[in-house]
Amino acid sequence: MSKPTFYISTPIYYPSDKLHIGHAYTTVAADSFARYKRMKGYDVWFLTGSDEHGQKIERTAKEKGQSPLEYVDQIVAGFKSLWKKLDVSYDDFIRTTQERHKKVVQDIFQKLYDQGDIYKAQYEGHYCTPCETFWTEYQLDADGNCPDCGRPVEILQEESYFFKMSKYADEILKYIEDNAEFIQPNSRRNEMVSFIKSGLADLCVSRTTFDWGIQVPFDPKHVIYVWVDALTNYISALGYGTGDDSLFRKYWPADMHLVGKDIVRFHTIIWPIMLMAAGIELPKQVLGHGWLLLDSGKMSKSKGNVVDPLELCDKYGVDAIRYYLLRELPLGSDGYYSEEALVNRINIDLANDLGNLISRSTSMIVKFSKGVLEEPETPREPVLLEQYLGSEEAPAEDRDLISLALKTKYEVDDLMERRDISGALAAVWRLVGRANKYVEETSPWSLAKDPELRGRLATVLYNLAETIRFVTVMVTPFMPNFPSMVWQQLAIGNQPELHVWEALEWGNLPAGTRVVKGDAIFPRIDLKTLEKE
Ligand code: ME8
Repeated sequence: MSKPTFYISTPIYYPSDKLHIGHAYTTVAADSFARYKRMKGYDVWFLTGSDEHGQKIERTAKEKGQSPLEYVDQIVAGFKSLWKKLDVSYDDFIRTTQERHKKVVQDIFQKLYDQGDIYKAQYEGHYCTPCETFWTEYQLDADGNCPDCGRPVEILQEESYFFKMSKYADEILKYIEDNAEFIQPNSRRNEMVSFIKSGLADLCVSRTTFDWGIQVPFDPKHVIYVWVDALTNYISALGYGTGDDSLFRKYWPADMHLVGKDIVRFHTIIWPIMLMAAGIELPKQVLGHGWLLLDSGKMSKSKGNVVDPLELCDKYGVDAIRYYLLRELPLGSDGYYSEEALVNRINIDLANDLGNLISRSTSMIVKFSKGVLEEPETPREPVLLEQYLGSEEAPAEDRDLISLALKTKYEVDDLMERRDISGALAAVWRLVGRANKYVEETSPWSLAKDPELRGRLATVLYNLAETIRFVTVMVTPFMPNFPSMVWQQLAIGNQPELHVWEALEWGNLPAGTRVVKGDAIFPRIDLKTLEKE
């Protein structure tokens, strides 16, 4: 039987500058969904890329004395190395300057024009001559001047093509109302519903004031509005409308477009209307996540308050950065970034809770059992295990720990279905906390003193090792690096069948393996020492 498919995308980012921690957040979250779904047996397609056209890029390149393509080539190379560093497992990287993309954008534009959904008219707007940009009234600053440079604007007219968005307003509204999952979280759905109800104007979809874009096929003086160009990436990357559309047939409609809340409107109104007009199925979900904020306000290069994810990875390690981003910021809400909170997460959740559980458990196995994991008294066979867990025969703390480990697996599945990554990590950390408590309750160091309690000691040590295996498997989609260190310490590095979701059955960890005490997996960080460096 063929596997179910899961197609997930990130926004394609503007190569107008280096990416910051906000972009890393979206991409790492998308990567975690992709990795999780792969572990659950899905055939996943994970797309990211770069949105390379537009006036801003044209202007920046000119300032640097480069051609736009020369300029974006370097920045896009930087995107790719950042994703490599952050272990982002994308399947394809689409650039809107690629021929495979341009052709699809032009074909769709032509189709919409031929069927009368795109028409030519006069566009009137507030034009800033130095910036060569049209602004809508709402975009102007408080004094009615250009929001970019603050200089006065003038009302100008320009010949443009318009897309008949208004024609599809009822249809998109019905789609959003009938498909509760389409826009998530619900708060974003409500915003979009009121936006549409307040009236959809037709959209100006071409420009003549700059060249760096995809030409309107039947009127090359115009370039296609950058959002129409950009949104099409989600299907051009799959070969839509080309001789080889096998990926499109396999993966479309997308299961999830993960985007920041700033661009939810483009993805839930313009994009689906374009698709409706072109007769293409709509994506199943647009998930608009919250904003990563700084005390000093929104991150921007001009304010000089941009947090560079590459530097953070070098300083703290990739898994730690991924964990912090995913745990700290529930997907729907805004959250504040601070290095102090990051260090706290590393020291408390990673070093104290998880790192300590692994290091004290492996140390005790080495010390009290010569590194050999002995056969536990707990039955492995699922029916017998269930009976055992329900009987008085099993010590209460064992029942509690094992039941929680098994329950956590379902909880993580449920939370991931509800797109709650932070909640899923919190659930795994409850199991980590329970296991640390189990160490205190069972005090293996006392059991080790009494030869009569050998059996009990073997069971306790086994339960700890097995819990560590459960935790590590469940954390793998979010932190893909550290598991290999754990597998080595548990001496199951060459048994990949034990590292997968399906292997989350209690008792799969074989007895007799020779556990080794390795280096601390998550060393503590001293903020004071760091400050001095
Ligand atoms: O909008 N917190 O590209 P872009 C969280 N090219 N996420 C953030 C963030 C922050 N502070 N800052 C940025 C574009 N992001 C278009 C997209 S898609 C067809 C075209 C993330 O480079 C978030 O995902 O401005 C946001 O939506 C995206 O970066 C905007 O990236």
